[in-house]
This record gives sequence, structure tokens and C-alpha cells, in this order.
Amino acid sequence: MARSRTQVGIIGAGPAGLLLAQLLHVRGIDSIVLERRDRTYIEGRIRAGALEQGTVDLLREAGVSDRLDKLGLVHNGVDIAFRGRRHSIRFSDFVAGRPITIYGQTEIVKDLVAARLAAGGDLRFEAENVAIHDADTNRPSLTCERGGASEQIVCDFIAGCDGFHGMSRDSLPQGHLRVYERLYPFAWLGILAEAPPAERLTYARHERGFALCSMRSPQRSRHYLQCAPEEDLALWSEDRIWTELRLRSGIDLPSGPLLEKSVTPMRSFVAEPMRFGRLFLAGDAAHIVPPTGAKGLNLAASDVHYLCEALVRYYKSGDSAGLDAYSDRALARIWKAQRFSWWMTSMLHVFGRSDPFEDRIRQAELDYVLSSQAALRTLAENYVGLPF
Ligand code: FAS
Ligand code: PHB
Repeated sequence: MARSRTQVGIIGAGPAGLLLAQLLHVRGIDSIVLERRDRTYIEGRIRAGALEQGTVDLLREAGVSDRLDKLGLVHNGVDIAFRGRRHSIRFSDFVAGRPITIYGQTEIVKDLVAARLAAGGDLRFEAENVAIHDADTNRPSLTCERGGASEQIVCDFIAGCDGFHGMSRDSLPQGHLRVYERLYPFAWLGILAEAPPAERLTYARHERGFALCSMRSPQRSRHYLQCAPEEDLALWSEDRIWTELRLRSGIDLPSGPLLEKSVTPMRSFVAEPMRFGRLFLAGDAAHIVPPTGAKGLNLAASDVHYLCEALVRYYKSGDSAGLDAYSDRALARIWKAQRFSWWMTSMLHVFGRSDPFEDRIRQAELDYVLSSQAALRTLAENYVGLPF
């Protein structure tokens, strides 16, 4: 069995794992990243795209913002389409200097992988059967198999950054975690299309369902439609998708060839605490939000910020106070983002005819928000991201 030694063993090369490895490297701390899939797969996954300013600042601190600065689309507001009207919300009317930047998660992963490899980072793809050992001791370790050969990584700390379907959360002892979950009675059908996007990020609440018109570049659109949780993608032709998007958004969207089409289930999920001994969870491994508030990727970034600061404090001064406070500190921000994501989702989606009173309340909520400066301030300061 090949043996390695590092300070921080990281499971998962998604945004959380890669950003943590790169920020630790910048601060002089070494890590080894174990990723189950290959590089092509992780760089090709079409997912999030709206970055809070705090996330942009972290990527700059990690030294991976060159392409982001060139290609990122900075937005100072969003539109909300409701009852045939479009309401423009300008963040700068409420929160100074905190725009949103649209830059695909795929590009962030590419930038971080390139930076890790350029720095000689130890990034191990196609690592199978990753297992955590002795997390509750001061000599935790990871094992895995690559190319049929067994490997062991002895480390000081382990970061479980392996996403919602990873193994690190499930490796915790029975009864250690408290789990909170809410499943929604709908999903999002998402498309990536070679077609010019709408001018502004537009959220639409329509009686036929929610729609979101986003973008990746002046030539490439990222749009979403509320659909059934088990939607059969085969029933959605390109024509049907474009027609429904135009109907719900009220925008005469230019169409174009689809590059990707997928259905994402909607759930709110939190696993507490985000620590067991020397194992720390970060990103989707610990929490999931419905993407209506564009918080998933941004929460992964703030978790990584807190964990990196705590590890730096430990290695620089032997002080473990940051590590001891990590879970509570991260959860305080996670739960505020959970509330906002649940609120945006509840207000903007159609929950079916099951409860007419509830449906009228949700419409009244949106009516009120769009007519109240106080309510719009609340929406804006949560949407652009609460301070770290
Ligand atoms: P990730 O899931 O991105 O990365 C985890 C990594 O760990 C993966 O590379 C995986 O291969 C690896 N891994 C898993 N198990 C492993 C194991 N046993 N051993 C080794 N490696 C393992 N968020 C938004 O803000 N807006 C959106 O529009 C949006 N759309 C989304 C669409 C989809 C289909 C999904 C699934 C998520 C979406 N999200 C969105 C949320 C998403 O962007 C996450 O918040 C973000 O990917 C979180 O990053 P990580 O925590 O790194 O987890
Ligand atoms: C995206 O561009 O992928 C996006 C933007 C805003 C959201 C969700 C997704 O709320």
C-alpha cells in the first residue's frame, strides 16, 4: 500500500474541495485531494452560476480570478416578472458595492484545477472506495484505490467536501448528526443553450409555474423551468421548452441549440454539527438549498473561508479555537441562507391547487415585497450575500 503524509486530506474536487486546497496552499498549508471522478467529468458538470461578491473575493484571494475578471458578467440587480409586469430590483439602491457576478461553476472548477496542478498540488482523480479512519483521534487517515492499487494518506485533519451524495457525512457515527430536510413538490428543468440571454437575470412567477432566465455569456443562456419532481425529460422538446420559457417569463427569448438539459430536484437540507473529531464537513456534504436564491455554491465558499481561517490559525499558533467554533459559525450563515432560499422558493413557485389559501398568501407575499422598499431591502441584502 502506497503511503502519503499531508496536513489536510480533502475528499472531493468540487468547488468546496478545490477552493479549500488552493486557499490552504496560498497560506502555506499542504493538502491532498481525493476525487472519485476524472478531470473531464468534474470540469464538465453544468451547475451554478451566480456568485456573491464574497465568493468572487475568495477566488481572487486564491489567485484564480483572471478569467473570472475577463468573462464574469457583473449584475447590479434582477428582474421579477409577476402578473404580466416586470419589476427591476437594483441592489445598489439598498446595498452599496455588492453586485452579483455570473460565471459558470464549470469555469470555477477549471480555474481551480489548473491552479492546483500549476502549483504542483496533489490532486488525485478516479480515487475509488475512499474511506475515513480514526477521525476522532489526532492521527486520522484516508484510504482509497487508484488503478487497482491501495493508497493511504495520513493527515492532521480531513475535510469532507464530497457533496450531497458523498461518503463523508454517512461515515459519521450513528446518532452524531441532527438532520433537517424539506422536500419540495417540484423540480427545475435546466437548459444551457447557445442563444443570447435575456438582458437581466429574470425570476418569473406565472400561474403555469416558475421560470428563471439566466446567462453564461453574451452568446450563451442558462434557463430554468419549474417542473414535476419526476419530470420525464423526453416529454420536453426544444420547442416546448422555449415556448414555456417565453410564456412564463414574458420575454421574447431568442432560441438556439441546447447544449445541456437536466432536471434538478429541490430540497432544503442541513446536517449538524459539521464536525466529528478531526473531520470537518463543508459545502453540499453538509447542506443543500433550493437554487432559487443562488446560495448553494456561495455557501460552499463561505464554509471554506471559515474552515481555512480556522486551520491557518491552528497551524500558525496552535490555537484550535477557530476549529472548535467552525461548525457553529458556518451554521449561523447557512441557516440564514436556508431561510432566504426557502422564502424565495415559496414566494415564486406554484405549489398546485391543493391549498388555495396558501397560494393566495404566497401571491400576497410577492405583491407586498414588490411594493415595499423595506421588503426589497431585505430581498437585496440576502440575495447579494450576507457578510462572512
Ligand atoms: P459538489 O457536489 O459540487 O462536489 C463534490 C465532489 O465530490 C464531486 O466532484 C464528486 O465527484 C466528489 N465525490 C463525491 N463522492 C465522493 C467520494 N466518495 N470520494 C471522492 N470524491 C467524491 N447552486 C446554485 O447556487 N445555483 C444553481 O443553479 C445550482 N444548480 C445546481 C444543479 C445541479 C444539478 C446540482 C446537483 C447542484 C446545483 N447547485 C446550484 C448547487 C451546486 O452548485 C453546489 O452548491 C456546489 O456544487 C457545491 O459544491 P461542493 O460542496 O464542492 O459539492
Ligand atoms: C444560474 O445562472 O445558474 C442561476 C442564477 C440564479 C439562481 C440560480 C441559478 O437563483
